[in-house]
Amino acid sequence: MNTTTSFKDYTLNSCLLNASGIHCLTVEDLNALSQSQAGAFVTKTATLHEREGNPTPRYFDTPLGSINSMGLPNLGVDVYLNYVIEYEKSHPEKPCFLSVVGMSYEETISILKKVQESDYQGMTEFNLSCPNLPGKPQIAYDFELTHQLLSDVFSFFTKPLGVKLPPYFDMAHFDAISTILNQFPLAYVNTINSIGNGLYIDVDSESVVIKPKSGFGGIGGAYVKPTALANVRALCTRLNPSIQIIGTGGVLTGQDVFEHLLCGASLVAVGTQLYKEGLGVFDRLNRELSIIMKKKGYTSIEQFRGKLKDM
Ligand code: IRO
Repeated sequence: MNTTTSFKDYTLNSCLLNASGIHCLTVEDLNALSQSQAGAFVTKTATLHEREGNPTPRYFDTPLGSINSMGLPNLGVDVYLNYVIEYEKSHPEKPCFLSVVGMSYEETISILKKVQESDYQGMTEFNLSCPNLPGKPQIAYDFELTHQLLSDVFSFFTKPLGVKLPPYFDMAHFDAISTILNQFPLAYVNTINSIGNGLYIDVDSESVVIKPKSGFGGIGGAYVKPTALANVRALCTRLNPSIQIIGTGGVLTGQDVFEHLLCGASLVAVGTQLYKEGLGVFDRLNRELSIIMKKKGYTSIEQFRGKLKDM
């Protein structure tokens, strides 16, 4: 059984990584991820300056998943940029990606200029889909803004860049975002971020369960798998083949990983279930995926990746 997987210039021992935001805020978190059975890992999305994030409680585990309104707490881009620069010198076999976004258009450009001018040679993930900043819509729901931002970024940015997308729910929107993304030399898209602005309530207390935004927050976990698979599939069939896909959303079992790969994902990220289960989730999912592949007679991921059949 060979579950190695190729992603851009990397050959990885596992197709799994953490979803940004989970277990990746501190240097200790990142060091622990580097020791896990994930094939790669990614930092918490970094802004130019350190941020406290939204008031707590701001994350809640629900029976079928999670709701969060973290509000982009992070240590500031310098901490994560220094981490990935030092890390990549000694760990070529398991990459750490750097996730970033600015609090404004100008801040995003400053951050990406900093990355461009640094010694970092690895992958940068531009988060176009944070749902939890009061008063700030998710960037990638504004197609004109997304096109403008990517045009500006690619006028100076020559390092490998991926984007993290919010879920889309309409064929016209799959077409529209793909038409935009295909105009740029993107390394990958990561789909989906949490489903924005859901509401989970506690019936006993007749209350919301998180404090920010009157309880509205991003939904992850089992709720989101069909939406995640639809986004992976829709983008896989529309994007230039050079743009690889990281599938994120609803991954609780090896079967969920298999489904993301079948829809066309090259890597599969784990968010809510990593939060609930801890780093051991990667070992379990790798084993469960291997068992499914063996049962089906597959000896490599390439034999079924993206090969979902129509009826
Ligand atoms: O609230 C957050 O920090 C957060 C972010 I930046 C994101 O991209 N997705 C999410 O569910 N939460």
